[in-house]
Amino acid sequence: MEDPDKLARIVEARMKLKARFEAKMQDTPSVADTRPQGTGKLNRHGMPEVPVGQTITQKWPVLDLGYQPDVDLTRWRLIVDGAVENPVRLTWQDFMALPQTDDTSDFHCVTTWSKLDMRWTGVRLMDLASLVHPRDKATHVLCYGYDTYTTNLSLEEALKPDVLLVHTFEDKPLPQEHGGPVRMITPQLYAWKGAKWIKRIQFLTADQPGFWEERGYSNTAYPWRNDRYS
Ligand SMILES: Nc1nc2c(c(=O)[nH]1)N[C@H]1C(S)=C(S)[C@@H](COP(=O)(O)O)O[C@H]1N2
Ligand SMILES: [Mo]
Repeated sequence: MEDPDKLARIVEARMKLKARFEAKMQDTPSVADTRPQGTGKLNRHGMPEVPVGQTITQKWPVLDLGYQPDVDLTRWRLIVDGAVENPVRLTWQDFMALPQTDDTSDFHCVTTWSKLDMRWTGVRLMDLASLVHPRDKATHVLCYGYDTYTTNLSLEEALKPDVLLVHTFEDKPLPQEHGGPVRMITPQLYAWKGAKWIKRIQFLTADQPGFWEERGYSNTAYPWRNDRYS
């Protein structure tokens, strides 16, 4: 026989349990939940302009390992090698003869500052990659700075069209303190993924952590997932 009181008690118990966990469940999205987190109008990639936990700065802070290498243009070289068919060692003239791209993008530092609308000129990593022909088994790059810094990226991130090796910022040579003569920028990842004073890009067939990645920074570095540390 059906017992309406019993059913009501069961439903009530379930509703109570649901209420008890509802707020907590909203704070723990599944790992597969990739909803972008942030505030402000949407940027060109459909992401909120200010990623979660970031504050806009007008100044441009300087972050390095305590040493800013001084690389004269006559001695500057960029090596692109590893799992590629056609490794190259470019001089400044070689580099400047490559297709040049202008782009305006945002810069998000893991230490919680973001600087918006930075106008750059440089060479797309994608264009450099097509010059060296990565092998089919290449999956990542490891970028090296003249200061011994390293950082790794998956190819799907490194080959995004806004990943540039920049030599010019707002029509002036990139200042040495910000990585001049040439640095990489990664507008859709935290900025530590862009090596300043870049000297070598090594294509890899397996991932290999860089300087900060070895010290507990996230391997993937997605600003809109608050993906700072591992
Ligand atoms: N060669 C090199 N590149 C580097 C770093 C570094 O110490 N050395 N620091 C990284 C970090 S943590 C950030 S946030 C940005 C800072 O760039 P900026 O000093 O121009 O603001 O550069 C990244 N690239
Ligand atoms: Mo950083």
